[in-house]
Amino acid sequence: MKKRHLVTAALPYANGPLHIGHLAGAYLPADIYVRYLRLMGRDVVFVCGSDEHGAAITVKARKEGTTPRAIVDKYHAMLKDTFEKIGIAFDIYHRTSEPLHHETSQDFFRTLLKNNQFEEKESDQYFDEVAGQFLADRYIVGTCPVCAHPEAYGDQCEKCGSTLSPTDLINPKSMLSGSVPVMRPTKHWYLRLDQHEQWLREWINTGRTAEGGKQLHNPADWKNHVLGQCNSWLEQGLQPRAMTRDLDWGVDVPHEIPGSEGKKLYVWLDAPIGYISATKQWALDNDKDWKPYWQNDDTALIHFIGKDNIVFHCLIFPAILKAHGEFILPVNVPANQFLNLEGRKLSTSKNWAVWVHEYCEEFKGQEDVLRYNMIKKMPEQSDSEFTWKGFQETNNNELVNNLANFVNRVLVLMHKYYDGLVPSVNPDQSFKSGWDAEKTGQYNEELHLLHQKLEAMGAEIERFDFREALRIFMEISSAGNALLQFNEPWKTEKENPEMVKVVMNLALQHVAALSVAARPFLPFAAAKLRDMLNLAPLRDEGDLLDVLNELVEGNPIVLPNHAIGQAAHLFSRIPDEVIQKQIDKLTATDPAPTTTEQEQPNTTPSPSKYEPLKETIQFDDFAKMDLRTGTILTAEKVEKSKKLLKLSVDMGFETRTILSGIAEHFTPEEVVGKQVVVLANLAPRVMMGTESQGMILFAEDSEGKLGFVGPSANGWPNGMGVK
Ligand code: B3M
Ligand code: ZN
Repeated sequence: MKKRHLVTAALPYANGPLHIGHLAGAYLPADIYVRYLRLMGRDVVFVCGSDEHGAAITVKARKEGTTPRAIVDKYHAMLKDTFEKIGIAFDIYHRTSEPLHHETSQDFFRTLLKNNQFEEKESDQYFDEVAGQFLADRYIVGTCPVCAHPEAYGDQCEKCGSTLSPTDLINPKSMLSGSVPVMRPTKHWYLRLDQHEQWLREWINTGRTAEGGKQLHNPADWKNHVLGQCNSWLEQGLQPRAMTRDLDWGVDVPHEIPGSEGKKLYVWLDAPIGYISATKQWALDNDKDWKPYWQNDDTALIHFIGKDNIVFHCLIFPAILKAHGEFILPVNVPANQFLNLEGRKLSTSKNWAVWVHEYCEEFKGQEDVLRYNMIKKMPEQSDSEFTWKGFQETNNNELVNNLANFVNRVLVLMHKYYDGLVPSVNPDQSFKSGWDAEKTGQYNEELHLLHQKLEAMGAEIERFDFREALRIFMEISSAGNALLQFNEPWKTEKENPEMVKVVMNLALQHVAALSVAARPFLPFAAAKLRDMLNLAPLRDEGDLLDVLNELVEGNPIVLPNHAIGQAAHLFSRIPDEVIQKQIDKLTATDPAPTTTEQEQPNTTPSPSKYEPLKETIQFDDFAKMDLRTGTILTAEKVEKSKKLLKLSVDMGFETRTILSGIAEHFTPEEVVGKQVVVLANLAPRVMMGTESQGMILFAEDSEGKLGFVGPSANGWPNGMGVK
């Protein structure tokens, strides 16, 4: 285990507000991870800040008829406020326009220059004669040479995702004046990425920077999609990349360097250095030393980002750190994929988004509900989908019916039976375990089980599997609910008070465990729970570790005779109107998807008559299903069942008996002879005394009407795979 952690979350451009895609992509996972480390008493610093340079800012300023400074001031304040409101607990939220950052970046540049990491090169670049400016990156638009999209940028086509350079564009046009640019020679400093290719390849794939070198990380801990993207860049070969630009907004190339006039650092050089300057500022503010966090190899450096930033954090920034010579490399970059919204890609320009600051206004006091949903839908391995209906369902079914209901029942019953004083228990008293209705519980053993669950939850967080960690967290609440349900204190309290004492004491220990374990996911609820239990607020200094240490010894978290507080409101049901309002608001901004978006996979035209898409699965999940063609040979009604038809199906290699719930849709005569698709490896199930050996697929419309799905050609052989 590393001695200390430095955790970074991508610096958002200070050119617009934060939406749920940003939250689910980088900030929430980083926040969960850091909050957990703090609860485990680890030494961790969590840095972020606004990215205030680059064309993202200047183009926005031009659009709004104002200055870059006004833009970054406005959005920096807004971003900082939004992060605070939604409970992202940075140790520092810095900004790249700070002098400390400019100095830090310039020092880096000097060191790279001194270490011969640059090649100075003159090349012809587009120049806008009207605006009197060179046109790098987003200052130039034109037709994409790959997909013919007419508004591709000089660095990237947003339609097909291709990485471009300005000279790739067909019919280029200046973003500034709209004029057709001319070519002019200009000189820049290029980082010799080609010289870093070999060790980067080794490092990405083995965790060592050279054969036989020290193991810095285990590539098996990295996400597949991250490694995949890195390797596809490496396969194309790394080219020298310009680290300076002709711009008037950004960090100056240090003035003592000949030829620096009018030159600024490339935003992707200065932005990641922003993590370092943020750490420096944090150290100044807290009387600490920043260096061990960046320069000692007993520090674990971890970057949380979205997938569009992978190349910069896994190849280019590591190359810069190594080229400098005094810095460590990240041990992991757990990038997330993208979150879609109601079947479509999130889009700032089309306002197809849920804005976090608006959410915080409209759902005051329900910040955790958004966090919970974002974690459930976190695009950890593949793109995922947020829907308002899903948001409502998880709130009502999980946060209200499971978690809040459990907590409320425990507190109310504790007051009713014991005036709010935790009862002492006879540890040999038996009861029904909440983990298994068939099992007899024993007090200390149940505390051990609680310990195991909390440990398992932590292990998932350490593996960056936050969805799984949240599932385990909720399992604790479910088990607590089941404990009450199986033992029914409201019925047994009179005749078996000793048993009820154990059950209630244990249920309370579950609530106490949740009050700590909730902190990474639901920090606001965690604080309320502490209050309700009359326990000290969490200090973020090993509170979970303390709990684990007690439980592993078989000790309770809350001792007998502790006086709990009153039950208070934790989560409440969200009614249909509230959800409908949000859906209307969304569709009002952009009622019809554009053709571009319809071509995207994962899209549904509107959130109404179509079922929301299920979560994205991996190919492996799909490949587990054995789908086969078959023909229905016979069909008969099943006695005493309104719904089932008993079918014999010719599968080519054998004939199967399958019970299908279609009797209200088709007569037996209608289905005989039909060719169908059968899920052939579904575990057999006995229904109405008959074993059903598979499942037949049907299409179902929004009214519940069924239609046959099968091979389109007549006489297609049976038993063939459907893929
Ligand atoms: N500002 C890009 C982005 O928001 C960028 C991240 C910088 S991280 C050093 O996608
Ligand atoms: Zn394109």
